[in-house]
Amino acid sequence: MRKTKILLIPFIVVILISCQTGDKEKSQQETGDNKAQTEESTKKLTDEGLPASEYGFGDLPYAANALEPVINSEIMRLHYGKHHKGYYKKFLNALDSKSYERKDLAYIFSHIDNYDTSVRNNGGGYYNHWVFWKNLSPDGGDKPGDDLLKAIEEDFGSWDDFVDAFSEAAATQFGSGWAWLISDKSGDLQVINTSNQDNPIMSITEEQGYPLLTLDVWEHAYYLQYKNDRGAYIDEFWNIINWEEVSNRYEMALEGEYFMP
Ligand code: MN3
Repeated sequence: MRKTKILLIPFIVVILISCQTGDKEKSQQETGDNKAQTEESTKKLTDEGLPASEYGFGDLPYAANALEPVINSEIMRLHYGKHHKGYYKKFLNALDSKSYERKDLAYIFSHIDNYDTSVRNNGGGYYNHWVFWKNLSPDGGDKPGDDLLKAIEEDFGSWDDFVDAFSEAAATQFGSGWAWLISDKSGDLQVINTSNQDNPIMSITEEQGYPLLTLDVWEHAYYLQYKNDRGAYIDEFWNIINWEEVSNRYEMALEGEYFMP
């Protein structure tokens, strides 16, 4: 009996030591995983590997995790890296496969009823996301500067009425689509929404105008983080709006110029 005990002790010690080493290895591996995850999420997302064209693409103007906690890096990597790049490639294919001339985007959109649906869907998907990425910023939020703020207050009654109108347009867009603040042809501000990848420049859109601000309300834009709570995503959006960019677009619109990627 005594002999068995003596033999067992070193055996148990060996087991204990090997368990501890295992834990240590495991936790080292976990630290490594976390580090890899952090590196992945702070990475700049680039347009590497995309075909060049006269329309251009470009890198995401901030890191994948820059808009956290409002939009997490997993969504940004998929949204920019898969969805947006996919639209761009399919847009070029759609033009080439039907031998359309590569006219400028404003021309194509304002004559979109003369084009194949694949140009409308993928051209819109390519353009709309650039409007969206660039009207977001990690330093965003608050309100626009004087000129645009004044125009908003005049055309919507008050800042709060504008926020309500835009949020309502985003919340009530049935299925996939976009909410927009536009400057219409007479220079008045309006809030509209569009289905699928349609946008305010397109000739098939009821209220046309210059896109100033947009919010992507497709499920791919928020579902991984907000699940079915589109309202929470819309509320958070106000914290990351790049009003400087939106104000620049307003100045351009008054000169008759569209924002272009
Ligand atoms: Mn999208």
